[in-house]
Amino acid sequence: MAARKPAAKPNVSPEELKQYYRDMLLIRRFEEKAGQLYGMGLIGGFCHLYIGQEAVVVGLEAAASEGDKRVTSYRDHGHMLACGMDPNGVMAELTGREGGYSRGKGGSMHMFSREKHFYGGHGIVGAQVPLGAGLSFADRYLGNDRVTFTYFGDGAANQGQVYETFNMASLWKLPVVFVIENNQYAMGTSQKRSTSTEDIHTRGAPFGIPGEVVDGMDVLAVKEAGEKAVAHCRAGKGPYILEIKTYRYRGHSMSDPAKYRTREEVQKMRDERDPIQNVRDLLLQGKHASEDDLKAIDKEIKDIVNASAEFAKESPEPALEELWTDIYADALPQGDAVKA
Ligand SMILES: Cc1ncc(C[n+]2csc(CCOP(=O)(O)OP(=O)(O)O)c2C)c(N)n1
Ligand SMILES: [Mg+2]
Repeated sequence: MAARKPAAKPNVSPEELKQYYRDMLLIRRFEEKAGQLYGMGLIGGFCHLYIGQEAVVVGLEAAASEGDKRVTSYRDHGHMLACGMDPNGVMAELTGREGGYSRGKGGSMHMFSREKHFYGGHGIVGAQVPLGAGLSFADRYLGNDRVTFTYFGDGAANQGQVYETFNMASLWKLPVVFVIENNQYAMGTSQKRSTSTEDIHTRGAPFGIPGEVVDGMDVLAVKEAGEKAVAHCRAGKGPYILEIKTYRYRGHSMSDPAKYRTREEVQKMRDERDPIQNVRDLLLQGKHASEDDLKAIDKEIKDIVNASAEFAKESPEPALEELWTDIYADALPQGDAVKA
């Protein structure tokens, strides 16, 4: 096994460090459980796991304040958990049950929480980027100091609407942090094969948007960069781009032939850079936590995740009449003919 890169010096308190460990572990265990439920046929349709990328959302949530907003793509379970949404409601949505955030009608890619300012969950690659700018426009218009985190992938960064959004966001000095989660792959296409630049954030420069690369396997580096970006936005200086270099361990979605990268590449990343293991090392090396303390946290997380799976299995499927609710127009009751 290759040697693990020494973790960065913590610039946070031991309590904060433990919190990041807990938050990242919750995402990882939740996702593993979702993968199991999918295998058992309890989750249907699309399901994109976030395993490996946990430090991105946990680091950025550590830089966020109450009232800040977030919007992302279909790889969204981690974002929901990190901003404090209830694991029970997320898991029940994955299994298509009434107790889910979209009452079982949205599934993995379509969940929202006004309370936590989470605006989805979007299946069309890149479509959430203009939406994020719109959310931040509302805050600018209202004159508050809220910031919107708009997450998208390296693949999405090749969509035209991203650059239309960059133009308007810069022109109107919108308080939006564009977070490029660069996990190096867009489904089965590597960044090298599809993208003209190695550092995607440099594409903000023609629009006057500053940006930087961040080590997405280091939660502390992400937090620090997030704080800088947020301060820029809150000061009224307009958008900021964080290109966070990260890695997904699992397939693109639940079916993935995995022919576009080697097993060794994935294993190397897990062995050398795992974001959870890095924080674990920091906690142990700094004597901020003992093996027993960490075991207790592991158990606590396991219990939360198991309870969410139980909740998701026990929650009833939505009633048939629910087909007629939460849609754009009032639907006719079943069986009624449209009168000409
Ligand atoms: C407009 C559009 N084109 C294609 C697809 C099919 N598709 C789904 S995910 C994806 C890859 C996106 O990769 P990236 O933005 O890097 O995000 P990641 O999956 O790595 O999180 C593609 C091409 C889609 N959903 N929407
Ligand atoms: Mg990608």
